[in-house]
Amino acid sequence: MVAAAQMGPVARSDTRAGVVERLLDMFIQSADRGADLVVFPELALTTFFPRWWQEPLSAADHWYETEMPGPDTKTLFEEAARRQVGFFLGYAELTPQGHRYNTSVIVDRRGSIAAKYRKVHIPGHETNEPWRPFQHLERYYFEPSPDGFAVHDFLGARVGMMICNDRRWPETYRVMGLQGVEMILCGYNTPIHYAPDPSQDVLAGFHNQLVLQAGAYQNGTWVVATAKGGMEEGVDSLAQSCIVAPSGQIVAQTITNGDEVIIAECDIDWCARYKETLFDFDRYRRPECYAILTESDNGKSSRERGKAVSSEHSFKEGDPK
Ligand code: CDT
Repeated sequence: MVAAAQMGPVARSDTRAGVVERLLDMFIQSADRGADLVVFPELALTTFFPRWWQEPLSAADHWYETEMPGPDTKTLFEEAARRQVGFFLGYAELTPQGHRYNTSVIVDRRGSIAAKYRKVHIPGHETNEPWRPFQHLERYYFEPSPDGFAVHDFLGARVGMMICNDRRWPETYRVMGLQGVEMILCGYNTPIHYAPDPSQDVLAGFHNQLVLQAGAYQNGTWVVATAKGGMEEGVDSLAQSCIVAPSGQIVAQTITNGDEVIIAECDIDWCARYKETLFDFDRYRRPECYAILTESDNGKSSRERGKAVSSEHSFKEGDPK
């Protein structure tokens, strides 16, 4: 059984200890309902601080964890060991070398960190943009992961992690799909208003489900996606946490935008029904036709060649229609 423990807003003034108490409460609810694994959101320990510009960067140090578990989070690790239930937790990481990552860990039934993941796709912008109603400064506050996507033997399944914006990219799922992933864990903070193109605002929920369901189905994997939603410091964020089966069907979804636990029985054998039939990679994939996917210029040179060829062939004034 796997639980998604969605969080409602965390205020700027909330303490780590107060937040961990909320997490602990949902962890205990999940364990009481039979969960083997509890999935918490991205940056679960703090408010979503990339909405504010802070200078110098070191003024933001207090939002980051320098150790995991730390003095406040250790109760969660102790409870994991006591209940023999694992969890996924997202947080801001500041390393001893001064690197800043948007990070998650999976913690096993003994309360030990089994694996760490650092966010690969960092959305938003690098510098203050006062024209926006609020900032999305992840590219100021976080470096992209140098490591990529790994898959781990964890609680009887092949498990991978992704964080928020990663879920919008098909490569995220495929890189883990090629490693045999059976369950992808994801935390997210998704502001509903998207300043560069507000026409996307009404589609926030649709886009969330679209990518999670497609990624699950096309790779024959479970996906557990947990939001920090609701109105946080004046910014409304998407809730709609969900658990998606390898068929692409949503088997559980939250109905509020506050703290809420959903839980589902996740039969790992269901993955093989897709991995061994329609998405039998060894039989049907054609990697030799996908070389452009790994070009370091994102296909730019191919697009430019394409443009040159099509302008040579384009109709000119006076050409017969
Ligand atoms: N946290 C996170 O990655 N949020 C992004 C917002 C994109 S808009 C800058 C997301 O993809 O949901």
